[in-house]
Amino acid sequence: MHLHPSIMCADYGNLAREVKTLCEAGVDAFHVDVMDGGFVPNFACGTEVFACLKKYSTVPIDVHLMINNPTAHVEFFRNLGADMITIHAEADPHAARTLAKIRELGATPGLAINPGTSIETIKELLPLCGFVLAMTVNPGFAGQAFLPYTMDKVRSLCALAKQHGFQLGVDGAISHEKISEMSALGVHAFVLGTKALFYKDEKKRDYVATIREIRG
Ligand code: S6P
Ligand code: MG
Repeated sequence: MHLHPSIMCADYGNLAREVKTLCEAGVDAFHVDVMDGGFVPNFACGTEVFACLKKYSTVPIDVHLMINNPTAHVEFFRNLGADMITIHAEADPHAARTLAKIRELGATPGLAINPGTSIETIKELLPLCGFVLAMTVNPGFAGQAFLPYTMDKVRSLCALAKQHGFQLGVDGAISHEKISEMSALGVHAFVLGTKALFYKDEKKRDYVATIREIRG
């Protein structure tokens, strides 16, 4: 089970300390949400977040590009230190070319799938992916409610992950209960946000204890 805390949900006033503590807690990668105000109605994570991760993190960077025309920017994010680069097929008319470009740049190519996008429309891209990220909320914001209808797609993707050899992750309102349920189905990576790690009540935030609890 790979645990990827969503850095967008961390305390930006103490980002260096947050990064160091999360590494000590044993997370597997940092999930960095990049939003352009176009593909999604929000803005998130600029270059200073990558600089902080490069300085203080000991684990890989998993970038989730919620931006239009991702092909124009994948090299930029690779140069910022991204180890995994996930694009949205909905944002790229030539997603196959972009996935190949990410691989050529030496990063893991990832494809995110919105709740409203069917597997049928992206199935040809799956053999090109090292990672597939099933969105269980509509992208753009942390703190939303889990969309139960996405579970059918998660189940289908578990079977396809075995067939094609990509790793499957889920992103959006992932709770501890959802981690147990989906890891039993074969989901490999979990983006941890407000439901599983970055609790609203900051006094309840204990990264070391929470990561230990999730791993059982
Ligand atoms: C959502 C974004 C996510 C959020 C993540 C964590 O557009 O892609 O990665 O940061 O969903 O937040 P939460 O509260 O949904 O668990
Ligand atoms: Mg994300």
